[in-house]
Amino acid sequence: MKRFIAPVLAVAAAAALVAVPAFAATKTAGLKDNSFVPKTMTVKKNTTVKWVWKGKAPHNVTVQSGPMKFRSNTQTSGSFSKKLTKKGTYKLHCTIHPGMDQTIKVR
Ligand SMILES: [Cu+2]
Repeated sequence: MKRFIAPVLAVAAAAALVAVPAFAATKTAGLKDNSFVPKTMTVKKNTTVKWVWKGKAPHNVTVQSGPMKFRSNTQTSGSFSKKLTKKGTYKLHCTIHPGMDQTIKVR
């Protein structure tokens, strides 16, 4: 029986290591009427960026090309979070307001 326990423990230990990422930072950005704040930011890979709606107009966070593609709902309050797991330059914008852009570099 004992010879079966060691491999099970080894697998459990490996799973525990994978489950706890080395970097689990969160950075916050804002959406005001009508701009992202800050306009540019640089974060480490695997940072979760949390966008917080601060104005009254509806906005969304959209990335149509780049290392990852994603889009939030169009909303007037609340927040949207995304973990950026791929390095590169992300060009974000709000599809409602031309010129409402943000650049995030993930290193
Ligand atoms: Cu907008």
